[in-house]
Amino acid sequence: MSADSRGGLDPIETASADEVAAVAEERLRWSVRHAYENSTATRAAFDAAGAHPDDVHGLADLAKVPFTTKADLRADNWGRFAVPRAELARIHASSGTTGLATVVGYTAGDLDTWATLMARSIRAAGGRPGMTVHIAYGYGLFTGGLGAHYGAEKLGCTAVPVSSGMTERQIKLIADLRPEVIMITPSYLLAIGDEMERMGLDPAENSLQVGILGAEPWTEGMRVEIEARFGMHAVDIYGLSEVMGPGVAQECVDSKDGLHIWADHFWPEIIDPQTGVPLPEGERGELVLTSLTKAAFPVIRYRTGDLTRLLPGTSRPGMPRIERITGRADDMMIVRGANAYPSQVEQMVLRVEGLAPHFLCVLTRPDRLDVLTVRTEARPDVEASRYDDLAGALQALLLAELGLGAKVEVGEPGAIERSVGKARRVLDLR
Ligand code: DLL
Repeated sequence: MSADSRGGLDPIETASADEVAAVAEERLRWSVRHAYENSTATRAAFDAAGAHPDDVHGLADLAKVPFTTKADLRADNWGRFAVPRAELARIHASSGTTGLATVVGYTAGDLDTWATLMARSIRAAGGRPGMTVHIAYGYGLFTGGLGAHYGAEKLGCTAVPVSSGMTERQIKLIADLRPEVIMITPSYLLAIGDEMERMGLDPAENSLQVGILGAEPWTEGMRVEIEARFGMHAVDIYGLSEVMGPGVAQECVDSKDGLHIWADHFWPEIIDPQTGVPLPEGERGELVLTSLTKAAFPVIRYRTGDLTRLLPGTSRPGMPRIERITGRADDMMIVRGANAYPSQVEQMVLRVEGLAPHFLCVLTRPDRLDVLTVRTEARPDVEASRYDDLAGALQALLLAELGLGAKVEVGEPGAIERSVGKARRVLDLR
């Protein structure tokens, strides 16, 4: 298909950075005041920090107001809501992978904005009205399924609400309904590919033209693997429940150079995760997002925990762009002085020919010393006699490239448990 993401765009998508900032600035003033006046927890946080909406005239004043953390949301979850419960049209909850779930809510207007931004995202990914969209993100409290669903419908696509799981049925539906677009976590897409091969099918022989993949970190190497294996474009989609759900930022199919943040609705900052000091464009740090238009659950300077850097827009010139998320600050593994993220391990796994793109980092502490064991598996066409060589190759790469002294285990195809949603990459047994 043509790798085109232009034509029929929302005017703001072709606006300049100054024009986008002007819209964001005006909305920021509204959002900060709305949150302060209607969310008791936001007001308490502002008051405690001696901050007030009157101090926020423009985007440059954001640094005057306090951050919001995941712990803050948990401490007084309902106090974050800025409309009466009766005005909520829907509730979702964060996946709670790193703790208790957070409840988030949407007014009818918020849902409409979300659908519009998801439609924008699917379009940027190469989706077009009239296409069929196979949605294999989980439906339910997770924002992936329903978020994708309403966006696909809004764009004028045919949504197929498959949800996650029942892998054989996924394959049958792809063969029967011939979707052009699939929305799914990259790890579950790989599991579907494996299952297709087990059934004697070639994953590249299908109707799919683009995969809109996200909800978990994945690497450039994984994109190469997926595009070759499925014969389609693979682009990145980012979002989080606390801020909205999927569709906060989207990679354009024509540039594949990171994700444009829809900054007319979410204003980004990058901060030093240790000091909280805002960093200039281009420097790596923690992504902080401020909602500009949400009524039910506004978030001001929400610390996402996600690590990336800000870059100028390309395919959407006025929208700030982020590099693909390398991981979360709390995913970092520290093994005897060396630091690494699972996504860096993924990069190395993908460099060893003969290893499948599945892995699990297991952390143990047998004799008061941390030990990292990277469990991997061989590709189906690899002889068992070569497993030791593959293990040695990965071990050497981890040491040379990441400074990680790790044990490596290579199992048979299928040895690593497959996920139907977000893959678990770290098992901490310490
Ligand atoms: O995962 C929303 C979503 C659904 C995004 C479908 C994309 C597609 P949560 O369950 O609240 O929401 O998890 C949010 O997942 O803070 C990141 O750590 C991670 N994450 C989401 N998208 C990406 C991505 C959804 N493209 C958390 N790359 C976020 C890396 C991602 N990490």
